[in-house]
Amino acid sequence: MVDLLKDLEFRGLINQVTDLEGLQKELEKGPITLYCGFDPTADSLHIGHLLTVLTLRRFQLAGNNPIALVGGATGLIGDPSGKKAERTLNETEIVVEWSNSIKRQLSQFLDFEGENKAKVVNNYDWTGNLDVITFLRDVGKNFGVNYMLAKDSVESRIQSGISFTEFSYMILQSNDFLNLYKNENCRLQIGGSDQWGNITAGLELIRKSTDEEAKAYGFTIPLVTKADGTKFGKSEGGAIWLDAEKTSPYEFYQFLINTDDKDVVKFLKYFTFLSPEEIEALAAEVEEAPEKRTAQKRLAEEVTKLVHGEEALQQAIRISEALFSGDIQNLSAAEIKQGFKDVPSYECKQDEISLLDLLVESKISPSKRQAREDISNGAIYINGERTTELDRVVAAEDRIEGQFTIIRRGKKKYYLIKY
Ligand code: 485
Repeated sequence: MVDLLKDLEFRGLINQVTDLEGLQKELEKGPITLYCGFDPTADSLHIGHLLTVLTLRRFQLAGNNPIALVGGATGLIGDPSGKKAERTLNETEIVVEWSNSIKRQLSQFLDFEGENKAKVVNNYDWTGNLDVITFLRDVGKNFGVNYMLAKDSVESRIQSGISFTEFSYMILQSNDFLNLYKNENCRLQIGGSDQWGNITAGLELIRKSTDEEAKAYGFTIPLVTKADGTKFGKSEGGAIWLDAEKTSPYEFYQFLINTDDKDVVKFLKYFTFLSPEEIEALAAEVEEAPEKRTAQKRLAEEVTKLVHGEEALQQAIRISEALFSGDIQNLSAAEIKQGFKDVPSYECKQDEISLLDLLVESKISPSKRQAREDISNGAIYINGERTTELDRVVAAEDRIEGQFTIIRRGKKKYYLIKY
């Protein structure tokens, strides 16, 4: 158990702990139950959430009982922590739908068999029917308004404005901790650094509403930062989601493989279960032969496998290699869909079309004269094969699985022809 804290320390995953020594003693005595909450504010978790989910998993692998809480209730209210402005409320039915998707995603990273089974709970189960009188008398009475005003999440919003709804959020999250403390003997809540205020408010509530000396702890993991100061977890297309429909395994893999040398060791520690020795060896590679990008490849492989599975990883590697070498003949239609999602595309309505017309119609070449030049210069490739025939016709044989033709102009410009 002590090894767990040592490992978390090695990985740089400990940001703040309410009582590190106490927690260490607690863990030495035996397994504990801990929880982390996730609000359904979208239909999928993103790569930022992954760090916390994996931390729950690290606790579980060390023998502890993790609870992943889906905020079916809190998702209807909106956590002001780390937010500059009031959130817009989502419809109840949407939040229910999102809760279910997020529950499914969380389950993928935890074990539900064996001695220290994981649990997934939804705070709607104890908050949905909490009536306003009970809430104000039994829960609210424990919160001084001054105490609440002093929390970062509220204090930072006094000028710009905060509704009573968001102001009350911390009480709901605190009530969750109290509930899980009483009913599941849950002694620890973890979360990102923005959750410190909510987590410590929960400890305060536990202290006030239980007789015994409160024996509960709070733990935050750091915000993921990048050496160049830009925000982690964003690509040109927006957030990096864990849902393969929103961010394809290929995009996910590419995002990771593009990690800067300055960040890659940190991310290996955060996002993989590689041993310290393996990570040290990769760190040495970054120093000695950065051009090989061995550490980035390993990071992309490990995390893509963890999130999307071995088969999707192999596809992502195949697509990446094909795009790098230009050797795309052997890609399947499904792989093409992933790899060419962001290239310009053109819908072709004809069964057969001369290459010249296709280049002009799809605006691959700016004019017919240029199209002719492009072809005779050898700048045009159909499905990875160069063609210099001016009278070439693009027909059924050129369609990959009947769905796509890929045209390349010059070194790297790809176009997707759809039918
Ligand atoms: O009892 C709880 C009810 C809800 C929550 C936690 C405990 C959710 C929490 N208030 C929250 O908003 N979390 C964020 C979310 O759901 O997207 C993020 C945090 C991040 C990390 C991550 O959840 O911003 O730091 O904790 C897991």
